[in-house]
Amino acid sequence: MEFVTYEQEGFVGIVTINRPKALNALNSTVLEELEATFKAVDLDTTRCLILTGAGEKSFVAGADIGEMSTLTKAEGEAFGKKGNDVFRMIEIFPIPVIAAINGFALGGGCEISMSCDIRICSENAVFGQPEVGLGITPGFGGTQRLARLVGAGMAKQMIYTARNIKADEAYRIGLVNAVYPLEELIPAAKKMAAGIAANAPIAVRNCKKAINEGLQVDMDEAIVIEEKLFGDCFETEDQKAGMGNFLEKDKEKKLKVVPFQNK
Ligand code: DAK
Repeated sequence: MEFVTYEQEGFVGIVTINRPKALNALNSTVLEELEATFKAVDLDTTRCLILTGAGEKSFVAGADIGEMSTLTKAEGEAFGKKGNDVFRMIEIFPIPVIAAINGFALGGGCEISMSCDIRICSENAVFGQPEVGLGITPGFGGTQRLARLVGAGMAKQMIYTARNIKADEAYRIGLVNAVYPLEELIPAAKKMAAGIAANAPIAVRNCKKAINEGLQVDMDEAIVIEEKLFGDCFETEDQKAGMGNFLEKDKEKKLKVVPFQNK
């Protein structure tokens, strides 16, 4: 691949957008390679992913403005669809994805981070939706996911003003869960990912599904989604081992040894 790298460390996969000369901006090739990378993840041996950007300056500085500048209406729509399909694939990917935001997260960069389950960032991170300054609307889900994450009022302010915000403000409004010195960001992401990977994989996947799907419907329907996914955990090796370990007071028998069972 030209612009995306993948490394596996135990149960954790690290996906890096690697186009530092253009501050990791998303062109069509990056989007295609991201899609191929996620599709190639071995879900039997991987329990959590980290998504980050190459270099020390930028996570993703948005969609590629050079490539977008000459698009026709039809091509613009197709580019938007390509991005949306990839971002949605990340959002509903069966295992959790942590965005480790190591610098600029503008436009499509902010949007791809919002399609991840959890966002943590470095102190030099900058977030924003600058699209209206470029004569377009956010096109990779920004109007939808930002409003859901930080509330409609704050999302509207960020989108209408196109003002960038720094890491501390992103933390204050709940856009990121934590801020680290740059050199501590990836170790922190790996530590969090390892913590997730140490838990029962079927239960973690079902939690992701329950939260994502439950947020789309009213509480009566949402609670039924949870019931089904809760029931789904029973009779699995994970559930038997997890509860068995507790009852046998055997804290050493970790779930880590239980392979994911494709059902
Ligand atoms: N696209 C292409 N190249 C970019 C880029 C981008 N978004 N951002 C930076 N680069 C390139 C620069 O052109 C420069 O390349 P060279 O000149 O060296 O060849 C290199 O990266 C370094 O950038 P700078 O020299 O500008 O670095 P600075 O430190 O001075 O500034 C910056 C960093 C992040 C403040 C600045 O680069 C900047 O403002 N970048 C643009 C940020 C931005 O506006 N991003 C949002 C893009 S809009 C849709 C689909 C998608 C979208 C919308 C609609 N549909 C089809 C409906 C998404 C839109 C966006 O994401």
